Amino acid sequence: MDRHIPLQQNRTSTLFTHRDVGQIVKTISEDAVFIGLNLPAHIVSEIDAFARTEPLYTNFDPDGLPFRYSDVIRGKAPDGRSVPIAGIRDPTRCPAVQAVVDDPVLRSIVRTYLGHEPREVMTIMNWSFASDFSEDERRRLRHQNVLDYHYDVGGYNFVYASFYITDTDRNSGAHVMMKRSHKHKPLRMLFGSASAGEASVRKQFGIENEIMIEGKAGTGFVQDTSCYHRATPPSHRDRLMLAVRFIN
Ligand SMILES: O=C(O)CCC(=O)C(=O)O
Repeated sequence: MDRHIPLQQNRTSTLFTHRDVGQIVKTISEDAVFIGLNLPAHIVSEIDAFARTEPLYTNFDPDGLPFRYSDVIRGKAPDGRSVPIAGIRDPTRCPAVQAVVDDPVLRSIVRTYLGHEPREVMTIMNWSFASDFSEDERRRLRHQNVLDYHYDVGGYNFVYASFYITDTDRNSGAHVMMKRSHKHKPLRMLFGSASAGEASVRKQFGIENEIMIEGKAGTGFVQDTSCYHRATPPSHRDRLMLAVRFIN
């Protein structure tokens, strides 16, 4: 994970074909997400190649032995450890990742939505491995935290830009969220835990607002993560996702 405050705003050309910042910000304000800030193929290939050769670390055992993507078989590292998710350290060492983080259109969306520059930017790149872990095992491995509906508390992790680097669908870890749930949370949801059961989130916000974001490699979405959202466990194919967190 990278944390950096200085914004390298010296890039003038954007990677994105979708450039209507006003419309994107309006959509995030209304729905909590804009889907379709997609990366060009050459950037996706560069990031994908980087992520297949870098050492990986599990989030529950960050000081443990690193391993490579090709060593993992159905969520098992070569030394037998279970690894539902593994991350790459300092992903902005990859120039294509840095170009995404610094992209002027992305920065303009974030600045307009927040009303100021973000105080901190964190870049995270994780592989989620297709596997058959039970819910209990995922809980033990701290994967369940993101598989249950949760929202990020105001002032922290406020806007995420997420990009699928591999084709992602319901069998490969598609992201699920409840549109419009960034607003109008009832008091019991605000003062209770930031996580909630699927049934209560559906009852509160309506199942018609629940979306699963599936898309080809390169699909990008920008989200106000004070909405209810969750990961799904990949069953058939591994997922690689780049997430840039702009912290209020
Ligand atoms: O990986 C995902 O799809 C969701 C991650 C998430 O919910 C989080 O980081 O808070």
